[in-house]
Amino acid sequence: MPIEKVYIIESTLREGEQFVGANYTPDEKVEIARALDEFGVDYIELTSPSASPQSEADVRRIARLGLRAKILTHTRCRLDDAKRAVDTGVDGVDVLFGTSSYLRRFSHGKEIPEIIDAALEVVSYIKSQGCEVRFSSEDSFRSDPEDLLKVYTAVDQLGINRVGLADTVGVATPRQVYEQVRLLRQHVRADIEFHGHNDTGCAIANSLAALEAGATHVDTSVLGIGERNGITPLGGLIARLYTLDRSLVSKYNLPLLRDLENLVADIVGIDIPFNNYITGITAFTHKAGVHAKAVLNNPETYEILDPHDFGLTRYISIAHRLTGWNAIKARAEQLDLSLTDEQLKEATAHIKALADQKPLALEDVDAILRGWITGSIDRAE
Ligand code: HCA
Ligand code: CU
Repeated sequence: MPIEKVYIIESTLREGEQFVGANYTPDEKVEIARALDEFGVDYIELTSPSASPQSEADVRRIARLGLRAKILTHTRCRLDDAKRAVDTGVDGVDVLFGTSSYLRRFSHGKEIPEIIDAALEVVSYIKSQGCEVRFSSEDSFRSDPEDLLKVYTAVDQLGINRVGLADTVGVATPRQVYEQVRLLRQHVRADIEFHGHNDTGCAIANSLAALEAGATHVDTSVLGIGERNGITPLGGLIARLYTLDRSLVSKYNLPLLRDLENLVADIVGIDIPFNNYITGITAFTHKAGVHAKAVLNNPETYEILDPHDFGLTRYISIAHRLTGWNAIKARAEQLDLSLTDEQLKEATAHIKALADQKPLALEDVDAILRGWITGSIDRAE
């Protein structure tokens, strides 16, 4: 199924608060919410007001900021929690219940009919208060699909806005996600949301599989922060969607991605990984001579994302033994040095031989190129 619509439910302020390094102050939450809103995410999900008194105050404050994004909070499937959530003034409530045999045996001990009763009560209440409502089953991929369908079709009949599948433990494969979402798509009218943990590195691929099977809403967090090693990272999902169809992400303010990631990284005390999607320091760095030559001619040969769309620039690394004369020529042009092709080829051979002996810096390459013109380089070196 072609992907037509995608809505990002940004959970840096809910799932992300479950990251071990996250202890947001109220002002930090507001700063993150504003930055997410400027980036243009569709929804911002906040920690349950039942978590602590400050959490409740923060939900109320963010709900009153007048952001463009819809504000959601997250609760267990209990009427008292739902009342508290609605009372904060949010636009919607994401309700969660455990349907897996693990949770039923080792956590809440409830059977499916009891889960359905609780879901119907809570979902009708939230809807009656004019809020959006979503029902999700924790650990959906270790739950019996028949059980899930019973619960989801029951809440669907109430006209629920969304039903969600959560890969709480990061165990699902893209194929399983595709199958499960496709089955659900055949049984409910509601929109479908996917929440995927990244324990086995499949969170982005699983989110894509969910969208391909008919889901429309994906949960993300900035840099993927969350419980354990987290969930689908916002930037990674953007990269994935951009390369499929740029129009899916044109509603987002892409050049703000790096600032948003830096903000969250600073607040939770982590570095941006060097190999991060889009914003990692090496994401647009080209090294081998063959790559450098082609990228200089047409960047699309080795780039599926245009760095300029994200307010970034590419970098061609030339001070090493894998370099090539086309890249060296481009550097000479940047330095406004006129060397013949023959001279450039000789200089490149010299640089490669030198790099075999010691690590080189860009300044070394520049000095060699300048020296080549004046003839001051000792070519036997
Ligand atoms: C958790 C809950 C959750 C909820 C996901 C959702 C999960 O384990 O803390 O509401 O869609 O991963 O199941 O984050
Ligand atoms: Cu989660």
